[in-house]
Amino acid sequence: MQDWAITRAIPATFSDAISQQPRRDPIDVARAREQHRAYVSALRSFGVAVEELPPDDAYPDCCFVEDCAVVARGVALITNPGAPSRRGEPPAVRGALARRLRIETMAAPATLDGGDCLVAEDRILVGLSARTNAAGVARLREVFAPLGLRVVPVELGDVLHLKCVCSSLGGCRVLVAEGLLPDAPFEGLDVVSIPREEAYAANVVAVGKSVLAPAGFPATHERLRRAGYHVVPIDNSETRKADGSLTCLSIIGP
Ligand code: CIR
Repeated sequence: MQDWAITRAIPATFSDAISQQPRRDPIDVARAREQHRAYVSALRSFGVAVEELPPDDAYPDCCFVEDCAVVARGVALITNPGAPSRRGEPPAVRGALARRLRIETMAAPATLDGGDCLVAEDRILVGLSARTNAAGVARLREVFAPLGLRVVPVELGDVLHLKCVCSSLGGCRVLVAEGLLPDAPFEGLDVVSIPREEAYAANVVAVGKSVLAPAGFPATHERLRRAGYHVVPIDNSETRKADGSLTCLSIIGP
């Protein structure tokens, strides 16, 4: 069972966050903050001790802490984020993680976003996205292979990060949107599939048998309930406009 999480509040500049959706509605920062508070409260209601870092307005994407580190087996690998505008985000996250875990780092030219890394049982799946390069994958392997984790690269289609279309349900269980990822990297894992039309909902935050899931995806909620989970829907319309999902907003340990 997870017992702590790091989050970072929404900065005043959040409407300038990176987005690949040129024609989307503008981001409502006040609403984003309300939704973020609901997310943090829900995590706390699951018994997670949440440390919320203050935002830094110099970094519009700073609430997406997941991209700043990969955490497994007592180690936090602090990343060098793939987007140049995000490279100043990791130090604050590193400070919080250093009180809990052994820290490893990554230097340019290596780049990697935590959103590309899914830790499941004996492996870390890593998406070969535009944000994560071969040197980033090599550094990931150098840090985690000696700890007994296999690093398995995953070819991606047209998605920002691997975890845009899959996420962990704890242990060897993963939630995966049908038809968007190769099967081989998932061999040996317990895959719960959801329909491709609801692919956005493949990104959930599981804490034991409780799951934060994006609101408005009934087939996914039903599928999770049938798999034995208690589903808490979260409205994240504003972070979604900035290409964010639910896992991006926290780093959960141990
Ligand atoms: C970005 O493009 O980097 C942010 N606007 C969204 C990051 C989302 N992070 C994630 O999925 N792990």
